[in-house]
Amino acid sequence: MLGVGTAGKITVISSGDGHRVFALRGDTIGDAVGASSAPAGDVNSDGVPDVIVGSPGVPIRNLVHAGRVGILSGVNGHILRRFTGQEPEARLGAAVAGGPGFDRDGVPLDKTSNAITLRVHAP
Ligand SMILES: [Ca+2]
Repeated sequence: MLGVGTAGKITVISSGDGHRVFALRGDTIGDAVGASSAPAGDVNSDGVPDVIVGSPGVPIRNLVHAGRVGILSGVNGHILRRFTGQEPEARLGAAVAGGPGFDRDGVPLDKTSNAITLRVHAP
């Protein structure tokens, strides 16, 4: 069940030295931020892998549980791209997929450089 009584949260931890890269907390009870996540590759070509995070419980305008998917910078969690559900109960972001080659140049990325590990806390 999505979002029982709390907003979602994700924390991204460096697999290099274990430091917390960034954390993101939802702002709506039941938003299910972090219900799904995946590596995104280096979407913005800054040399650091980015992450895809699904938030299927997020309301969009007056659309209950329309959902949202964000591609977040692996440096600081800033939103690089955002996709939103377009109808009530669409629950966009219930599942996401990506991979180290998911970027704009079509060239597979080096999996050993600047790797990060996701720890996801779903509501
Ligand atoms: Ca990047």
